[in-house]
Amino acid sequence: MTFKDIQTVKTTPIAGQIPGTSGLRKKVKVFSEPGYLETYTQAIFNAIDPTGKTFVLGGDGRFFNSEAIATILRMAAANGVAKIIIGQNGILSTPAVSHLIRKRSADGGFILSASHNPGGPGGDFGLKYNTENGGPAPEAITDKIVACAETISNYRITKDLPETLETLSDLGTHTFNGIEIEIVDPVADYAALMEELFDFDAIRKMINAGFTLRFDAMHAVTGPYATEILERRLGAVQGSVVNAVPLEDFGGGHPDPNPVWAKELFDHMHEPNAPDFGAASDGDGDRNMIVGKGIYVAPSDSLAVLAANAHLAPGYARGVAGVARSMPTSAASDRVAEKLGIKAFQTPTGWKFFGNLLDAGRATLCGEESAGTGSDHVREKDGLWAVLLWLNILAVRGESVADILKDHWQTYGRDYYSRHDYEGLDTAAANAVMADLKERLPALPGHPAASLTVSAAEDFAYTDPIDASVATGQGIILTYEGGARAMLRLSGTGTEGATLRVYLEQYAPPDGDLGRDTQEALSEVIAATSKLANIEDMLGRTGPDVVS
Ligand code: G16
Repeated sequence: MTFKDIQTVKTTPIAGQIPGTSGLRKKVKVFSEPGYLETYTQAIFNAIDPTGKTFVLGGDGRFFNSEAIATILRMAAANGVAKIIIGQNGILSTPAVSHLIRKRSADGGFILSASHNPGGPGGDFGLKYNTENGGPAPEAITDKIVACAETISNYRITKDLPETLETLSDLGTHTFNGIEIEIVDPVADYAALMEELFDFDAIRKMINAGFTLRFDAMHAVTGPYATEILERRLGAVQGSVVNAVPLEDFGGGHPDPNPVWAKELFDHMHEPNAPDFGAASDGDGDRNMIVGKGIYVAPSDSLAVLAANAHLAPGYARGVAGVARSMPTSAASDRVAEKLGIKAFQTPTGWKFFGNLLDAGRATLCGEESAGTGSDHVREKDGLWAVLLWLNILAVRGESVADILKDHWQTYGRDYYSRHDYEGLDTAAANAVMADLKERLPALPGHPAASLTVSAAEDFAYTDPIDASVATGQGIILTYEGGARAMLRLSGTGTEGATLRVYLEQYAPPDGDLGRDTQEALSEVIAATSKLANIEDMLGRTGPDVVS
């Protein structure tokens, strides 16, 4: 049976419907304007031809999630989609969507999230399309979506479906006029995958023996996942998962797991009664923060420690084929790869650039400075996966987070690392800083800056080793004599003005000073880079807004 009531509604291209680092992100006010979501969704359908296909659909539960799910569903039906698999009540974490696409051999998926950006009526919303490998659409497809958005003239929608998700909260398959809608438990398949990868018995034993932990779900999507896995399956005491109830506005918080926005957890981990292990995840469950008793693990270090120890978990007992990191992530994981005799890859920022390496089996682990780590188990970064791999390693090694980290530095040396963000910038001014620096790049090698001298300057471009696609203009890398590095790029995930990110790195060898304060250890590269980029003159800023 086909739909009786398919409407073809006239629309016109909407300025700014261009996906950034990770899908289209805009203010809720913009996304909920009549026709806005519909126009972009139709552009995706036009780019991928959805006829007869199966898609996964879910989001992080933020404000506007349910309305968006209902709209996409009615448009999917009108565009000839055969089947949609939806998380119950519209909820699925980003890694859970990736897993479901792969497990069910779906043709792709729609993720409703603006990740770590705040939610609520005044907050942000986003829509990302993932392909059949479970990962974010590569640039060839996002370019096609943009082209379709630029020429769109109508969208298709039907009313022959329930208006709201409330009518679709019962688990199981429902058929409406030919489209199959399957409602699945958002947690079950994901939790089962985690049980396959990690030694739950060993972790349970460690917890039973008195190991304590706290996981801050930041009132975002990982609450139900973490409660099921950490408390119910692994035996952490009830209440170990805090801020566990997902809220449409994340309780008014900013669900970004870093020392600034997860300050409550961060501070608690530095108190005398701190648990042995602390962790947090973001709005849609793909980012993570790891904190030991009295010690913070920087994301770049976390990737390196995980790469060096992954073989201790059953899912990685075969070893790691290669490690990939984004360009602004520190070189700590490269040092591990070198010692293991495996390949280290440096990609542009954005998880989509890891997809081909993972699909081809060239990389097993991937990570980014922006608090993302993951592996070939899905095609997204995965917050809880990182937490469980850490717990598995702690259970096998029987050492504290601090001991493991210090031992790592004594073996490989330490890459002191920090990111300085200049937020809320005028977009033209931020673009001018990058353009000006780019223009001066060829003259920079040999150029003194504060107490350092530039040894190399590069406008980062990437050729994918699998399909030879090329991505240019992916940020600037300044290398200084003595080994310090600075990377500069503009954020691709914000919804207001521009954010300049300055990533700073200084290596200390195993026999060097490994116990310095990070900002102090980086003081020379900080001074040299802000001078070279003319930050104060061009932006009128004397220091960053956020230091992480
Ligand atoms: C997204 C991408 C990440 C990327 C990050 C960078 O994260 O998925 O791969 O590292 O953006 O953000 P920016 O462009 O602001 O530096 P998420 O968690 O927001 O999806």
